[in-house]
Amino acid sequence: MLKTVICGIEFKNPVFLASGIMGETGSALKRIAKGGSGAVTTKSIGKEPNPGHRNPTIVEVDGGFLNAMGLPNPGIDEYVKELQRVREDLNKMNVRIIGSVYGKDEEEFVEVSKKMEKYVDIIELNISCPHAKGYGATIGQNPELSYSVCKAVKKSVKIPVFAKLTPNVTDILEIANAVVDAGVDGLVAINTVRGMAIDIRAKKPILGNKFGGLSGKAIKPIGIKIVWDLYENFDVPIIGVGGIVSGEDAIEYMMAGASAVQIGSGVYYRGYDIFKKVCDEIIKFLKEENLELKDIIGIAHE
Ligand code: RRO
Repeated sequence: MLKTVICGIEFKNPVFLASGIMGETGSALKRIAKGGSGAVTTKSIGKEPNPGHRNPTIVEVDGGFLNAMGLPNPGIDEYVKELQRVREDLNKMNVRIIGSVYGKDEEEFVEVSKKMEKYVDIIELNISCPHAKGYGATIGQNPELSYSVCKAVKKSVKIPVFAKLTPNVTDILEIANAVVDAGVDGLVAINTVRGMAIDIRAKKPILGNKFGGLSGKAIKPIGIKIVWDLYENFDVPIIGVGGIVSGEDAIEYMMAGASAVQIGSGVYYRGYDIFKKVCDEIIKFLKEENLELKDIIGIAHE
């Protein structure tokens, strides 16, 4: 009932793991796959190993989490060993893999994407990390840089390429327009919303990096509005992400125009099997409303 086809790829359901959560190792990805996700997205992987920002890197706040992990990862050459270890198992479970890639320029994005391509079904370009100077949103806040990175990767790989967008811009449609012009096959929205928390006893910012990105329930209305705007303006599939914890949240994103959703912080709220729970809740809703999944994608625009 939840089978979903995006860019010709079949997913057993449209509820995926978001990048940055449980995506650092093959065994973590497998744990999430067992929780019922239709696809898992890797941690964002770069050319070289990166230790990330100094601690604390995450803090719980009202309505979610602030993080400034700082793109910690072992580098693509080490990371592909993790994927090699679990790819077959995930395949047997009918779970697809989305490879999240970051870089400082076109060359790095292309090099990592080409290495990642052999092990994943879709490349997700992280042009949206809110707190990694020279990476992420430094690119995704600039339409020209966004265009050139997406164009270069599109020319270099054969599998579908999605761009993950940052909400930390004045006009997200300008950035989306640039990446769609560059030929991306789909959009992922949204990455975290820039924010900060201060320890009033220490009289200092809590995060080692001082500021970070807000995820969790608090950002859902921001994500919904952005997915709505993208659906109104572009003809490519959209994956909605930001504050999804329940089937109702996922349905809201789908009604705004998302063909699939990703869950990150929600794993904290409802456990590894949140994916199965959300799928069951979507199915219950569809039965109650006598609707099929495809009927609800973008239905709120009608
Ligand atoms: O690693 C991080 O700190 C991080 C990344 Br790559 C991202 O895309 N979004 C985010 O909130 N944190």
